Amino acid sequence: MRPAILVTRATFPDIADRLRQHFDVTDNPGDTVLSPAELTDRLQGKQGVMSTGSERIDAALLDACPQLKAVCNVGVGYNNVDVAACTARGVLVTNTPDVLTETTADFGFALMMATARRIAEAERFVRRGEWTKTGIYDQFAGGDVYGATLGILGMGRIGQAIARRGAVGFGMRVIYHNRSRLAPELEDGSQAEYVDKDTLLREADHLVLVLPYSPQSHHAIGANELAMMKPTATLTNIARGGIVDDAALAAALRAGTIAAAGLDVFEGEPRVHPDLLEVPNIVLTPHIGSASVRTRRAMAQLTADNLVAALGHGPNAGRPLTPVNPQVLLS
Ligand code: 8YV
Repeated sequence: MRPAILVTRATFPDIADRLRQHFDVTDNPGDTVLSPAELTDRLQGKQGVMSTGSERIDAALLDACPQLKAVCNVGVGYNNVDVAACTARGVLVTNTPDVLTETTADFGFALMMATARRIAEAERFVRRGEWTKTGIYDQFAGGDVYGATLGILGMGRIGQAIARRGAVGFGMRVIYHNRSRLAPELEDGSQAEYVDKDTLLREADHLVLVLPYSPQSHHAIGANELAMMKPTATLTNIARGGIVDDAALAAALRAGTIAAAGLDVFEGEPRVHPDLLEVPNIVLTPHIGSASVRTRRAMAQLTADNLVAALGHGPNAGRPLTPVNPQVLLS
């Protein structure tokens, strides 16, 4: 019998068709967001799942779905998956690193620039029909990017790609903080200088967050950290909601503690803290960091490759390309 799998959210039709060559596929072309109960229900009898950040895969779900063997997540981040619980039950987890690095770095840089140069605020102003006078000397005057100090919190592949853009393309001094300092060759390649977190907060003109979410990074940027930043500084979060205390950020933007923020991710998304919607000096986007057509296809393709291989099919049978818990393959 062909294994049964679930594709939790809408995906490219040809990728769903490719999965159908190997599996009985339950998909979700209408893209309804599944509640935990619906997810448990739809996963009954399924050996694999193509999941996204909007589903929580935890111990309770795994216990309710004992046939599940592979959780193939679309995304490099997998904080929606309890990897330890999967490993303990012999469930393989995969993610989609590398294929999204440069696209997400482009987006992080774009969001940082839009924030620094007040592009969203200015665009809303034009749309409202309020542009009646020209040449006002400080209208929408923002902060410079070229030659400024770029701070990066979280220096994985995407952080390093953002650093290269800043150093090479924009003549920036790049400083970073990370759980561990990069190897010298990676530091040289990024033209970035390692600093402690306090120095990063104090010296960055534009601080970009690219660290994974974990209980340790919860509210890594809260009222105290914002207070350490320059009043002219900007904060950009393309990592995960929950790394920033969104209520504290809204208060800091209102008070002028920092100049502006760009957010692609939110605590409790797709809900957005109502205070953030009220402040003008902010650029808000709906978690689209990896959303170029080519990259979203590459992510879906890699996830499908992982799923096919994880369930023992295709040319890489038993050898998924990007496992998160490869120890499961050996057990
Ligand atoms: C995804 C992301 O769109 O890769 C990640 O970690 O945040 C995004 O690229 C998101 O995970 C949807 O599953």
